[in-house]
Amino acid sequence: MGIFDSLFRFFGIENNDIEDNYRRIWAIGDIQGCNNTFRELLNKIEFDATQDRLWIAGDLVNRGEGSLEVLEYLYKIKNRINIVLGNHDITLLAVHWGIKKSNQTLDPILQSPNRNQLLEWLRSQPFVHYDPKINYVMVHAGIPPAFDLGMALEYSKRLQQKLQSADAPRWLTKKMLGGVHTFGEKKKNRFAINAFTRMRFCDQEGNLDFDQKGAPNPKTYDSGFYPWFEVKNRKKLGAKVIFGHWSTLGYMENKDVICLDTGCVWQGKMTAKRIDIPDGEIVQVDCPEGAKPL
Ligand SMILES: [Mn+2]
Repeated sequence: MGIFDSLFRFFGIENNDIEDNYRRIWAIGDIQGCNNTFRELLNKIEFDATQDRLWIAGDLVNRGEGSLEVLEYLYKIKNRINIVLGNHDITLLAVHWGIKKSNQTLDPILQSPNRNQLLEWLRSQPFVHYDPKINYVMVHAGIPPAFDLGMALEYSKRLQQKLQSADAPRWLTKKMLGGVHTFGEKKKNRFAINAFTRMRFCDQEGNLDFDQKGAPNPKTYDSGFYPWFEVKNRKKLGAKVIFGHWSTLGYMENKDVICLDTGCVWQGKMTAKRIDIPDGEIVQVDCPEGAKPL
């Protein structure tokens, strides 16, 4: 048993009923309730829920009109998927607990007879998922430069336990109050939830910046902000990161990271990448059902 296997076991947080076998593993980025596009993409990759596995990088719901249908389908195949929570999934939990106001696309979930079953499942999901066999790690926004893989999995586990505790609604209210930009002595959990679900740019010390949403450009670099994965002293993870959240970045791959958010909810594309083999194919479909770009 290798060191990553031991680590994985030590931090093991998966639902025990997730089946480990697979024919192929596909990773998909943000769905945001674009159910028709999601199902079209699954057809195009000939996804077979009896044999294949699916990784989804969070933001399952919100803005797209099929948010309830997406959750219902994912729940149905929950033994074949690994998901991580994104900021919109946290928003849904906040709405469920009465912390935030609902909206048109989340209302059907709240009104569904399956509401509790679906949201109990959602709140049990991790923020970081790692599979040592294929050596990919998945997170919605990113892994902050100050974290190595063990820390990322440890904080994911801490946050997951918080979300599942009876105290979760109160805890989430407090967490929703604002971002913690720096990993320091205090408010470590709040820093971690912000980094895992909302991060894009960091300064060279690894402090988070929540103001800029565009793609990196000469101006962002000049002002000292870098995509989190380009921060020079970023801790080595020893695994390639799959993330979403950054639709203005679009599909992007280098030796360390793959960004899978191709802006489906902004009438962009939805992207699947095969990850169980080296250089797995990339498959995309257009998403006409999304909202018009802002
Ligand atoms: Mn997001």
